[in-house]
Amino acid sequence: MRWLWSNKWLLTATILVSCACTSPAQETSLPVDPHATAETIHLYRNLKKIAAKGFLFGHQDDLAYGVGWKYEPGRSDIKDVTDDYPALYGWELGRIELDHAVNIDSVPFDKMKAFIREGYQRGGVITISWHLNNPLTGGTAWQPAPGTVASILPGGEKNTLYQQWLDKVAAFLGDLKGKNGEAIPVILRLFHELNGNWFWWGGQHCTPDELKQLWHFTVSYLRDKKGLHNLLYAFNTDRFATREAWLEKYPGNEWTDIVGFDIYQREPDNTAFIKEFDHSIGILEKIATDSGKIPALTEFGYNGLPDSSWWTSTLGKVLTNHHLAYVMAWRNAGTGPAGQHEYYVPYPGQASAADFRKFYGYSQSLFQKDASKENLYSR
Ligand code: BMA
Repeated sequence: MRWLWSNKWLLTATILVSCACTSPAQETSLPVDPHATAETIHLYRNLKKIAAKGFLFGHQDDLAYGVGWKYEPGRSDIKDVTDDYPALYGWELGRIELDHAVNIDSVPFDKMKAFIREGYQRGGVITISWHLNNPLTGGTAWQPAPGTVASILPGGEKNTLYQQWLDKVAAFLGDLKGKNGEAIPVILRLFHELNGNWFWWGGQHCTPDELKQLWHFTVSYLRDKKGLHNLLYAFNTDRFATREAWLEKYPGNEWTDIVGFDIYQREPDNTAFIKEFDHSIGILEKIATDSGKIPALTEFGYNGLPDSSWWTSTLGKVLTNHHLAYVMAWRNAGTGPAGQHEYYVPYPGQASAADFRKFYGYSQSLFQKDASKENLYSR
């Protein structure tokens, strides 16, 4: 009896101690996919928490090419400048729907899979976008046509074609495996910049209701029909001015894990950019807090980085006043004559390289070495 009692006491004490360790702030929420894999759920919860410490720094196509080089194992423009890799890697699936071997920016899909595994093995985060062709006309993503979104919804003339395209995306995403055979978690960024008029899914080219239906259909298809459980879903607009504008086509809390926007500085006026950028992040953070979602700057850049102190005087100045989970610079496609170059992070010798190293040194900017320590895929 006495033994039983003390045993009970021990049990109670253990429960009390473990309760004290797991504070009320313990994250227990689930992503859009309640059956997501353990790694995906851990990533989701860790991304929710990371913003209190800082933002993961990401770069599109980082491991594939940079300014003046292509496919050199282990190379990255960010690594060349900081001796560290980004914490988040962006990749792009455009042209997978056509069974092409290389994507819209000439990256072979088989190499892309290897890069994804490499970044994940280092503890980095993977996000994927898809500039899919116009399924109604066969034109590019930038060639809108009336009725395109309606045509791929259930009952629409191109719904079957769209399902076939999703099957190809699902095959790619389902083939991403870590060392132990576990599915690599991916943040899937669908129908990005949808408040702009440049893509067939954007702006005036469909109604908010059509876009929401398309989002619901796509998520259900990948999650429920294809059985993919390694996905987090990111919804993002382009630059926006008000909360209402951002929310216009929002598919709903039960369909979205990450909320974000894309923004590019296009004029030399840093003050104007800072004002707009700061204002927009403020709105996004409020939306994220109200909905319990993860806030992110899903794409950003200042093409050609003409301002040598842009990282600390402009981008960092705003980011360090906020709490985003991650930020992703767009791709370093290359240099060229004025108007033809495209790069958003410095390479050795570029005018803003020294300033980027200062920005790298901020405690809030988290690159690969920081991300690896966070063990984003475990509790
Ligand atoms: C755009 C540009 C293009 C690229 C496209 C898809 O913003 O970078 O050069 O083809 O994204 O990645």
